[in-house]
Amino acid sequence: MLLHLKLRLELQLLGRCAQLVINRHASKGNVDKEVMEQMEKGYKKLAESKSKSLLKKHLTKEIFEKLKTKTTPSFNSTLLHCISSGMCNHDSGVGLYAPDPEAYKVFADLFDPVIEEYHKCFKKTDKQPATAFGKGADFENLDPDGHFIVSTRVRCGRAVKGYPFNPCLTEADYMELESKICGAVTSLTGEYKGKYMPLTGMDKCIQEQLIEDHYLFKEGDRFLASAGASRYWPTGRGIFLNSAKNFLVWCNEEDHIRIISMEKGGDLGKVYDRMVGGVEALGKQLQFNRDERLGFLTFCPTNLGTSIRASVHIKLPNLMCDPDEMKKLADKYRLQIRGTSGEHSEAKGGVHDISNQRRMGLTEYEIIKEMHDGIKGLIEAECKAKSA
Ligand code: ADP
Ligand code: CIR
Repeated sequence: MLLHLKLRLELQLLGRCAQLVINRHASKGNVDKEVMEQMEKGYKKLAESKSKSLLKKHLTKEIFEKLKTKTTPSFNSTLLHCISSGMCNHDSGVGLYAPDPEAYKVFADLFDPVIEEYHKCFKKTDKQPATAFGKGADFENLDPDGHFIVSTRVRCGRAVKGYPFNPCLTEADYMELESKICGAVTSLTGEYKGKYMPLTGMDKCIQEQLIEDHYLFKEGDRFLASAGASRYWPTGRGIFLNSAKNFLVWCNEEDHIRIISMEKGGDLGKVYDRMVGGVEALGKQLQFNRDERLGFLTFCPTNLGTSIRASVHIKLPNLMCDPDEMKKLADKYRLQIRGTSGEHSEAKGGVHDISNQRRMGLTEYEIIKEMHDGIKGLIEAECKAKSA
């Protein structure tokens, strides 16, 4: 109970801090004086900091001066909306978010180089290939004897056409989106049949258990809060869970929709196929926002393209003895290592979350193959390290 109160308070404080920074709107086409001052101040601090974020690297003085007066045509978003998370959190890896779909074009001089570096050479002249899911059956179980992999999860994000992203959503938008998404998920049938649970009014013990079991998103992520993603929390947020608890949909967390398939063990193909079936069923009821060049549009530029993150919770005790070498090996396979409770968390009991880093420039099938081959390579290296 106490923990919960503390969390609520922190969340409110974070939300307020974030709103102070980014919730002042530019008057149509003009960036307000106060917004400009906050941007200038934040930029100077970031430029002087030791931040290793992609934002700091690519927001040069020249780009900052060029973009600081621009606004997006439909939602009047400013550069401050895009960079406030990285300005508030110098420990960001990326530090950049798109407040609305048009921001990717209006602020392309900043987004393009960040996208190019994060997604391993997706150039501004490149185009995301057409959606091609292929067949999960092509991928064998990565760990049939259960020595290394605890569980496998594949997720993708979707934005509903006609709505901006978190910082520009009104409270009414959140409720409208929730109603549409809830309608779509609760009409799923067969193995996808399940129940939608709104965060508003959710029993705290149930919420904490769902988070601990890796089903539900956490509360109070400071990177998201300062990007303006926690406004009106918990309104419009919720989770759909099927009866078997291996198919989930997150509503209005970082993205409008996150579609997730997960289960114990290493059967990547089965987990992937289940996610694809769910995405296709939901796509019949909701119109997803997809850009010709960038693919599926998401709030964070790291999720553009296929928006797929395929991960395993895995134990690699011998490789993990040397974290620097492990990181080099993961980089070679274009894999990202996270902690047991997700991004910006620590590993518990030697369990790491390892997933594909890039999500763009390849089809969905190729993204899964890249992750599959990388995890296979890591398991082989672990076996060699053990017998050495
Ligand atoms: P994402 O951006 O994919 O939603 P996060 O890093 O925020 O990822 O993690 C969300 C939740 O998913 C966390 O609870 C995390 O532990 C859980 N998770 C990620 N991969 C796996 C996996 N392979 N097995 C079980 N849980 C997982
Ligand atoms: C950051 O910049 O660290 C956060 N805004 C999260 C970025 C997304 N994470 C990732 O590496 N895929």
